[in-house]
Amino acid sequence: MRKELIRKAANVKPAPRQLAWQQLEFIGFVHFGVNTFTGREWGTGKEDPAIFNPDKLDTDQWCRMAKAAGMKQMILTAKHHDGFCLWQTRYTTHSVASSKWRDGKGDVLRDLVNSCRKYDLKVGVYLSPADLYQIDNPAGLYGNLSKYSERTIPRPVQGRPFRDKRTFRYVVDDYNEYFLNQLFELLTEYGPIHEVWFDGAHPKRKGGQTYTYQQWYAMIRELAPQAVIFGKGPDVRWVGNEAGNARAAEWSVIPIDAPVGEFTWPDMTAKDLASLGKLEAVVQKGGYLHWYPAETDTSIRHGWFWRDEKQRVKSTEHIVDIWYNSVGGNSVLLLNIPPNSDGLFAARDCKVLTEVGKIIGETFKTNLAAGAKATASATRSRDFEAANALDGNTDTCWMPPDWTTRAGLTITLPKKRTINVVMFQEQIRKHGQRIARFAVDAQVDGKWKQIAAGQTVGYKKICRTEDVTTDKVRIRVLDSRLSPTICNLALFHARPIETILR
Ligand code: FUL
Repeated sequence: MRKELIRKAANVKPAPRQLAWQQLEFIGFVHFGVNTFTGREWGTGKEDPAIFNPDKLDTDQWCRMAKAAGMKQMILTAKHHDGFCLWQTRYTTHSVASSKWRDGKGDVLRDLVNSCRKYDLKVGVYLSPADLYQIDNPAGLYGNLSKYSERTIPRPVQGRPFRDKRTFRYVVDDYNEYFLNQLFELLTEYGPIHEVWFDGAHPKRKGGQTYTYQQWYAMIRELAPQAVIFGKGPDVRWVGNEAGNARAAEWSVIPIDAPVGEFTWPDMTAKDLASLGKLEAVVQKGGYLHWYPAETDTSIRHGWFWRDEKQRVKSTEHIVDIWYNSVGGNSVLLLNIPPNSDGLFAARDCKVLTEVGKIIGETFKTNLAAGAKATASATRSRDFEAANALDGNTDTCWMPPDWTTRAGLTITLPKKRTINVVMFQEQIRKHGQRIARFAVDAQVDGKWKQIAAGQTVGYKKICRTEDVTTDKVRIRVLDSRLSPTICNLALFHARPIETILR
């Protein structure tokens, strides 16, 4: 029974969209809107759109900074909880169209999408299900007790035809129709969209409003099959805190107690989400296993929105630590940089982003395992030799036979090197996530010395160690589901931050 479960858990794999998302590693979040002009973290929905006036808005600058930091995607709060829309939506006037900015003709998302194309960044949208404007204005649609009926999405609007002629029929109430109409605009007029972010937070509720999530997901799959759905959705899990901390054991295989199509994706904040014991408990009661990797979201500033220049900005060292912990801990890092009321990333934030990019770039420029030879304590077959971990191709991997849950991979460098960063990866696309506990040793003066230890590996593990000068390094897998895989092993030397930035 347990063996069967382990075999099953070891063979849950990411969908192509999840793998593509994971490979982005480091992405940017942009919280922007009326809050930028009021200094609030959560707006009220009663803001006058006229206050939105970022008269120096320059999304090229955002993208240049994101690139400098090493990010691969930008996610914009197209609509935050206050309900103000940053694009030219057809379905409410509570948007940039009612602001003074660019005489009401501006479109922040359009600008960002154009800049992202120019700088080769992917785009994601945050569309808040909570909507205080729709709750609190007299004609608001949220919780207005409207009847559910079959309706066509998108609802046609006089003088604003869609180029994309696809339509959907759904049984919805007013607010769900509104939400789907807006999703349709975002996905067909600003695409390709690679991530749709559904926040679970709610400052306020009204009228017992519920969300027809299954329809939202279905429409996203149809209009943006490449997009992962974050949070209240089936593809990407919130790591569970906003401080930038991935777990010591960050499993991407999670037990769920209903089929994917019925599960409701609560926030998962427990320390242990997916140890074998947890899987067993859920599966015994008829549950399922699902690939549900973690995204670590945190803000460069104290708060998600820009407030003023007294607001605390995290230090470069702190962001670098968060990067190691999340990207190097089987998670994607989603770092928020809130533009100021001019519509620009502020100078202090830019400095941190540039420094972070420089430090990561410098540290990972030269793989000190280049030219090394690999051997293993056990190998499954010629297709899975130890050398596959060093061949620069993450498709191929080292793998011992099934039920070899403890095994070692040793590499010998052409000459002695001083290292302090060990990076390795499992072949998750073909074989899922398996390693549960490991140690890393380096040979010094002919003796093995343990330099790091940890729990899960998954897509990527990065261990920082003290400086060691060595020509032999080994990964000792101490516990694994079924049998471990390693598709990439690399060594680096991180120079002190002050030296890199000098
Ligand atoms: C939370 C929201 O309430 C915050 O305002 C912010 O958007 C954060 C990323 O998610 O749930």
